[in-house]
Amino acid sequence: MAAIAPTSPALWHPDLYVGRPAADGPGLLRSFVDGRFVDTGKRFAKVSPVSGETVFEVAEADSATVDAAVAAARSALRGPWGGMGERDRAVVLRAVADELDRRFDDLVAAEVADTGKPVGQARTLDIPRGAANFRAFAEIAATAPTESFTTVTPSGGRALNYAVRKPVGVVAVIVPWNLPLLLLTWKVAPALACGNAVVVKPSEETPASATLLAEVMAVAGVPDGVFNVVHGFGPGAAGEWLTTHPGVDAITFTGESATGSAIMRAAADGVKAVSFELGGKNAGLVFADADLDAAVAGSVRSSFTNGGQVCLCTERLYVQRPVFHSFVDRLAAAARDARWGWPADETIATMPLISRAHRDKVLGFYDLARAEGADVRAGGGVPAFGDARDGGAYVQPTVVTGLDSSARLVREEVFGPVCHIAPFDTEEEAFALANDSDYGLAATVWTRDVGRAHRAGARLDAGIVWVNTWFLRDLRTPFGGVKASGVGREGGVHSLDFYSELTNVCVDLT
Ligand code: NAD
Ligand code: 6OD
Repeated sequence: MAAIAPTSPALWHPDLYVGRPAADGPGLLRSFVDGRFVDTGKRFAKVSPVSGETVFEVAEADSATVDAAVAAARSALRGPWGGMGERDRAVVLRAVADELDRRFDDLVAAEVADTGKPVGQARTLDIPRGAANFRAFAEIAATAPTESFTTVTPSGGRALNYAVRKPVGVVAVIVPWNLPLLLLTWKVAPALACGNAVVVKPSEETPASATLLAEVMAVAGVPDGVFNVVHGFGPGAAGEWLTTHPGVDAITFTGESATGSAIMRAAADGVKAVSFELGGKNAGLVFADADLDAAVAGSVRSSFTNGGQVCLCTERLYVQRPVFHSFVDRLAAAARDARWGWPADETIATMPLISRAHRDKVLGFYDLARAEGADVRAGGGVPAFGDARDGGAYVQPTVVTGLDSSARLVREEVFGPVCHIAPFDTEEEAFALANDSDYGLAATVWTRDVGRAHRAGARLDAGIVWVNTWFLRDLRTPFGGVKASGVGREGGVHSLDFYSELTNVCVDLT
């Protein structure tokens, strides 16, 4: 294993929590290829969404760096990693999890610096999932059975069919900025558990935790070349070079549906396997028989967590007429009462959007809703702080009513802290409204009627239906979306199915 130079001595500085670079200037984040950090010369700035200040310089991977990363991954498959059984790989993955635990505070700082999310959320949601993903897939891959069948041959004898799992090869992992470490490790862990080597491209908006994960991998004993990071952008840059690279066997991608389409086209020539976790326009259904306190609190979480920047967030709420007005009043009050603070404030749940560009998009939707005749019941603008945060990318949590189902705010993914609430009368109508979408990632149902809960699971066009909860995860379960929300499922054995090839062996026993 190569000696690892620290990513930057100034990387994990407390000033990062307030959107300022470390005292000696922005740290430098580099790509990681074949066990070494590489500086490519070309740089881009990572700007804090809290203040607008540059917090990191990032060395952008050129095409030669991407080629080197893919070659390193290929060659790692021919080395000791390729010869390891799944139990030995599981030992390495558990060491990665242990090292992630050891670097916990650094990872929290990295995630907060890149996204401006509250430290409390990074500590309880984002960063723990890193280690949890590695522990879960170490176990799942080491214990998953494969199928076998005894077959009667034409001569009346017997043949034994059994399947063996093999790695797919070199997997490109391309991920977004909203839950950077969580979403990256959710894919890297099963890919490595199945014996693949990976080249990951984190979002250009969130380069820090992936860089730190490279340090973790090296210290944990992951062989050189098994885990590579290339920093950069999508089209015409590292992202596209990976998806069109002849040395890449499979692509696992999380991001916008339109990007998924572009990647599918790019991957077609190489007939590469793809797994896509894409956008959502998720519905929440609140029935009059629900525990209303729980439904309001749950909808505050499902609409506003992470600044509404979770693919699973509820952007469309449908509420049964008898409780409609009181529900709207309570959700709007909660949105208006949202507490603001700096990311280090342990008591807040609010945060900026990832960038000014994304803020412009979200504010554009707020304006559009007004133009389409919406009643803005809370929010609809930007908060004023009178300090450095005015240079950031904050928007107010926003609650809107009064639009019909053809309005763009009701149909298009905003990916911000906004939900539209409309009334319904019957269960049938509620299911129809929820299903009236090009997307189908997650749905949330608030009801005390057990029969209705099961009917919702069967009737809603969504990859995930949560009843009386939201974003409650078990890593053994299938995760993914229908319609424009994705292709395939990951989670549990479904991840193994994507990250491995099954070869059926048929032995004539006569
Ligand atoms: P995005 O699609 O713009 O970018 C995602 C990643 O793809 C980034 O690393 C980006 O650099 C890269 N990329 C962009 N264009 C590319 C191209 N042509 N070729 C290769 N790579 C390319 O998404 P985003 O703005 O970073 O993230 C927000 C989106 O992600 C939302 O739509 C959200 O719903 C979705 N998302 C979905 C899930 C899920 O599990 N379904 C999870 C998180 C986020
Ligand atoms: O919890 C997960 O495994 C997962 N993939 C969450 C996705 C969140 C989207 O923003």
